[in-house]
Amino acid sequence: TAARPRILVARAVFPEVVNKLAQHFDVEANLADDIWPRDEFIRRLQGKQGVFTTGGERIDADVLKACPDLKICANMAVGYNNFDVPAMTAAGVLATNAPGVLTETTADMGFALLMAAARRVTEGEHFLRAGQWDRWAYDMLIGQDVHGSTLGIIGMGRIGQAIARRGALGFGMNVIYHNRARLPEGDEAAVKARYVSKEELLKTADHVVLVVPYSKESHHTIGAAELALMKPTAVLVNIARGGIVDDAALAKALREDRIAAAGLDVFEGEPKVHPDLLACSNVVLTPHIGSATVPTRKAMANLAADNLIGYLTEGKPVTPLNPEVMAGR
Ligand code: 8YV
Repeated sequence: TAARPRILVARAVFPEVVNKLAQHFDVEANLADDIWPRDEFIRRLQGKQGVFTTGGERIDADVLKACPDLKICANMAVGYNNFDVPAMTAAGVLATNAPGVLTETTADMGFALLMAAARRVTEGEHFLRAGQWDRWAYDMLIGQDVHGSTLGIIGMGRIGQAIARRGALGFGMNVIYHNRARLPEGDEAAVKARYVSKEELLKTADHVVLVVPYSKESHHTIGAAELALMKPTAVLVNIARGGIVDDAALAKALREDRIAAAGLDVFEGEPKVHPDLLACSNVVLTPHIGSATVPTRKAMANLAADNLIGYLTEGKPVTPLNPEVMAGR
């Protein structure tokens, strides 16, 4: 029988998923609690046909050149800005991501951050724990309403639509959105959202949620100029990617109370967080945990594994990003 394909699991992941991969492949798995330095990653990737990545491993022309045996990179994430897909396609390497399985969980996190920021939940907890709660006051930790307000969603893919449904159906919100492409009428009706320009959205939304993929074009979708258009009572939520927001400009707007608050799960240069954001009390900060529930992370890991298994054993990946490489196989 032919030798089993060799794969690299670039970061520690559920043992049951590594075991499933080991039924089909010779697996070299990272057991440490962080990604390998890039030179070590490349060295270990040499001679492998597949790699299981988790978003921190950059796959670009240099990696592809150093690893000519590579056939597939399976990302355990819906975002794939760590992949240079055109370079992968040119090298005949399949890219897969993990869409769909984290949609509702990530939309929940968007609402968690919106609610927490608007209602000052974490600020209130810090206040209480610090022993500062000694009386009632009419204006103690008063915030903004979420229910019944106008929700502006920038990025109307799967997660944006899941947020729209929550807003319209659960919170009685008036939902407006901006996206590269307007949704077909039926989809718009299903999520009860109205398409507007980015400028109109920023001016009229009571709260703004960002759910766009990161690219050169979406870099700093929200900077000083956009923040200046927002209402002083508005909450801004970023559950997409660091770099969609200019974090320094946001910290300045928060410090000067030019918007009410923000809820951020992702940061420019994470896991480092801009010190000016850390100094603001009107921002809720979470460490990129939008998809972090047990069932969802298991589903993401299994989907990435199934892409490797499907492609390397039968040529049938589940969620390919550049299926055109299969035509040339
Ligand atoms: C992941 C994410 O946890 O899916 C994405 O794009 O950002 C998160 O769900 C992260 O990328 C690591 O896999």
